[in-house]
Amino acid sequence: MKITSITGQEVLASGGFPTLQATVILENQVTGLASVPYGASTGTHEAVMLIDNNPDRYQGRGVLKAISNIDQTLAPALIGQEAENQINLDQIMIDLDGTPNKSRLGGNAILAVSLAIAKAVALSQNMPFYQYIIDTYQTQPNFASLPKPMMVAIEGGKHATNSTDLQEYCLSALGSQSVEQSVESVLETYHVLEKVLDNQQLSTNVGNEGAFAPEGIASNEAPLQYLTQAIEQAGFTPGQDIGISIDAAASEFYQDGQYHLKLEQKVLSSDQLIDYFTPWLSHYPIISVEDMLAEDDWPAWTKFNQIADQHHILNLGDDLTVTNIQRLQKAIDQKAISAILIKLNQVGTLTETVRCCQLAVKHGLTTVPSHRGGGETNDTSLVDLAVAVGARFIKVGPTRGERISKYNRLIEIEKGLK
Ligand code: 2PG
Ligand code: MG
Repeated sequence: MKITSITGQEVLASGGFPTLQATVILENQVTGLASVPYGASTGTHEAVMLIDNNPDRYQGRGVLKAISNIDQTLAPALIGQEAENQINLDQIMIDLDGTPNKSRLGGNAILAVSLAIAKAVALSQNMPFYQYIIDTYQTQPNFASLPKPMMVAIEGGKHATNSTDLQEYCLSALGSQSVEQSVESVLETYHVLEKVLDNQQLSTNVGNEGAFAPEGIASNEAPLQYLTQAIEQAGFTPGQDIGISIDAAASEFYQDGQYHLKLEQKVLSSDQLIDYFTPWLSHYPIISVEDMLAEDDWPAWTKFNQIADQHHILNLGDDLTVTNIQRLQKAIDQKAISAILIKLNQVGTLTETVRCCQLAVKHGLTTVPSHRGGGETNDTSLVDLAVAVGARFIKVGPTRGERISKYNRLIEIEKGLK
């Protein structure tokens, strides 16, 4: 089925800035649409999100240049090609860009087109998007255990500057419940958490991702107490039914070789930060940690990975690995992680994202596809990706339309609806 049209459009993301949508039309008139998110705390090694830098529009954050790269460079190269050749088409775009981080055409432009082509083909073959990914890349799904929610419940860092230094404290569903029941359990707990915070006279206003962002919270450790209480009060067993996942997003508070915890007025070395975190691993029902060290603090990662492993806790790379095969390989070689966060827009094509997941799986690493903090759309590609690669968790915020659309899609897949 040949591609007859590819265009880019600006659409608004949840952060109130534009992002990119691509529309791909095939010769049978089937249309594939995809939009891409953007991060709030982006890793240095991510694919570049090309923005206009025109201060007269959206504080420089329009994406008209990326659109013109779609219309003038990507479209002419891809129109007339067979849309089923996803792997080749992604390679054509990578080659056209020619930079290691997609800075010429924009990771956002390339990803939007990559996904829109894939979605058009899936639609055209009347196939769920996850099935299309499975067939195209021969991935290993796990339909007996679909990805479980890793739901952000308290947020700080760049997602809520009035709260903790650490970016996220999540409720992660464990056990053998269905996705629908798991989502219900973590949301029940989230609603109980609201009362727990309220009882502490803490604000229950929310941050970027719809998680609570309590101003004046006493410490970076306090959310662990509140989440544990909420799990218990909601009638679940901490660590058995629901566990806690932390994303420190430590690159955000790393400066000049030290970690600056403003909330507690602490400035710590890598070793001191590891000593600061380590007691938490045995005191709380933590099941995974993410970016507890900065994105290039490799020796500290290796050291902390051993400690996490001793506690049977998953140690996720996000800014460290940026869904990039080379960085993942380095992390594997250095024994720096035991799991990896996956974000399509960190790398910029469907093919590279799936290849990264496959490399992780090959080495026994857990994959966790994730939403973005800065600006999300209602696009649910990451959910189908998570199902297709047999991910154990999917990280998404608890409230707001662009977040719950992901959980609704997951439940829809479980019910075999589409
Ligand atoms: C993260 C994400 C998602 P951002 O760090 O894991 O929660 O945040 O998109 O801002 O990088
Ligand atoms: Mg992260």
